[in-house]
Amino acid sequence: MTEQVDEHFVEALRALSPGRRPATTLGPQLLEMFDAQLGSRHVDLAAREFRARGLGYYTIGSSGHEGNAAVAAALRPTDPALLHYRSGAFYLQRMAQLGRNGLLDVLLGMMAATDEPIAGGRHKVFGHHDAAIIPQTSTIASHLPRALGVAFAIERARKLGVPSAWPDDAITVCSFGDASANHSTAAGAINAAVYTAYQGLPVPLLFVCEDNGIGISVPTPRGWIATAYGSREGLRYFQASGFDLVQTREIAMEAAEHVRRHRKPAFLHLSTVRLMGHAGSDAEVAYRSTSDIAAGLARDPLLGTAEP
Ligand SMILES: Cc1ncc(C[n+]2csc(CCOP(=O)(O)OP(=O)(O)O)c2C)c(N)n1
Repeated sequence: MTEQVDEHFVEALRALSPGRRPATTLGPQLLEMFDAQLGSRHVDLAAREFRARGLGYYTIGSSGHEGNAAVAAALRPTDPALLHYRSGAFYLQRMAQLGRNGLLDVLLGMMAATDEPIAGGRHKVFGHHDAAIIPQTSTIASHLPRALGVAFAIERARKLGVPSAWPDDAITVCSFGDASANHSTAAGAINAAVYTAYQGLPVPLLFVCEDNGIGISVPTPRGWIATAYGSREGLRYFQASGFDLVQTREIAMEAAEHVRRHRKPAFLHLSTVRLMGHAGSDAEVAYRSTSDIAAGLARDPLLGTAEP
């Protein structure tokens, strides 16, 4: 599967002809985001290779989710972020915004190296103190209540006039998957955010659901996330295609601006695709048709950015 994804990408790239899309004015920023996307994919490929050679231990990747680089680009590097285990391109993009290269951090994490900057190799996580990325475990949705606490604390510190790790106008972002959105911990955190805001308390929190339509082997029913969170009073809903980096950046900027200005929670629904299975050990063919798996390849977000 690993090779199939890479081969498909390379072949599809060769088949592209220039000039089908109007040039964007983003220029260097688009290149920076594309670099984060490509870096994230390479790290995923490296993880599988290290595992095969007995050098690495963690193979859950971000392939197919690389549109989340544009979410990072829409935020400030001082906005605290609590990330899904598939938000690798977000991590690399934010590090790039600080003029840093985050590739080595991620590689050290998958090798359980003690030099890894945030967890000392205890668990493979995305986190860096300088980038306001607070590390999480892979316990799905467990970081959502924590994100609510961070968002609440930004405003509380400002109100009390006590020192805070975050700027007064910071917003908190947390990302998670579509199956995770059903976890009682997620449902509780989202409810608590809306409930708190309903009482007139500020909750600068952006929920980002990276919806790849499946949780391990269980498909999420089509339209479920929009049905569950698309029209909830007090939770502004935004939707973007993670295949389209430019659109995702624009919509994520709108969502971030809404949260920053109004100090109210919002929900960004980012459509993605899961490539290379749930993890390296996953025999995806046991529960998905080959045509379904192949259809995912056509939605590779790296191709969405590469298309001229
Ligand atoms: C609390 C908890 N329960 C179960 C698991 C096992 N588990 C790992 S990933 C996953 C599904 C996650 O699916 P989704 O949220 O859609 O994210 P995706 O992996 O598809 O990006 C589950 C149930 C876990 N890690 N944590």
